[in-house]
Amino acid sequence: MTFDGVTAADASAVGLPSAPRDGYTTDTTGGRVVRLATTGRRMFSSISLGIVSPMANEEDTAVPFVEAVLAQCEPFGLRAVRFFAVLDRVSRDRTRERLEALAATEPRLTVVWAPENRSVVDAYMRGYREAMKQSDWILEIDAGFSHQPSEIPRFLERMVDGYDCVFGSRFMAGGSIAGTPLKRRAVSRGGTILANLVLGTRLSDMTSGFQLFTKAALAEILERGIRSRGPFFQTEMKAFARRLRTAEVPITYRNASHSVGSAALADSFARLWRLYRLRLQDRL
Ligand SMILES: Nc1nc2c(ncn2[C@@H]2O[C@H](COP(=O)(O)OP(=O)(O)O)[C@@H](O)[C@H]2O)c(=O)[nH]1
Ligand SMILES: [Mg+2]
Repeated sequence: MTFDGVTAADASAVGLPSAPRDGYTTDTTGGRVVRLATTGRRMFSSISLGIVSPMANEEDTAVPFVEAVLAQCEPFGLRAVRFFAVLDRVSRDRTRERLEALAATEPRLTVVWAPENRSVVDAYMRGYREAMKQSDWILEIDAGFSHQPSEIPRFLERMVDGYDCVFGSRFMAGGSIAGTPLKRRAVSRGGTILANLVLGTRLSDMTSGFQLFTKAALAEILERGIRSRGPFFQTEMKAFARRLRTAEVPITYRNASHSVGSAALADSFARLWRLYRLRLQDRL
């Protein structure tokens, strides 16, 4: 039996019951899940979720952020929830100390210290590796409240429809981008249009990084080889998800910490060219 394109084999691989999602309803108010029907609950109860969040210099918000993320997962009754905060030498404030203090009483939090990281992409990769060891689904979310923990339920609710990946989008109906310089918005928007044209993808946001994957999908994407060590790595990941079952949900993005520099743009064009050549060879 299948439900929404998920075969029984797929379902059992992630521990999902291979049954239609009869009776699955959610009721959301202001982004908070207030009620989950019993069938939805049963599905989630077989899933272990790993959350990956690289963090640097987030001392003011690190603890409330982790707490908010865990609180949003709570109503789903997941089999397990594990939060992996990946830190490295780029973080020069008290983020690590604050998180380690929280981890002493919060068993769902693991602080991964990775001084060997050479870029933020290394931090994401390390987080994926840690999460994939013991999770059916992997959620990636940036700290600092530029991604909203209150929007996590949308990802989980969409995922049970049988997707391999659910991507957050700032540009679809209901999504938004605020407190972000015009240049960066233009790069995100223009980059999305260009990437879709060149790569044949059809996502409304090719550069955001708030997303949920099944373990198998993430493994397949990573296996293709993520080459960018800048923000373009998000686009590489989405390009490699091209043949997977993907969905988008709207997200609210707030207060970017950085603008996108010319080195990052040059990296993006070089990596886009590589992906385009793969597409021409029918290998994308
Ligand atoms: N471990 C680690 N985390 C980082 C590094 N740079 C940024 N981050 C984290 O990665 C996420 C996104 O980075 P950020 O610079 O805030 O992106 P922006 O706000 O979208 O401009 C946030 O959770 C940051 O704390 C880094 O070099 N190492
Ligand atoms: Mg930020």
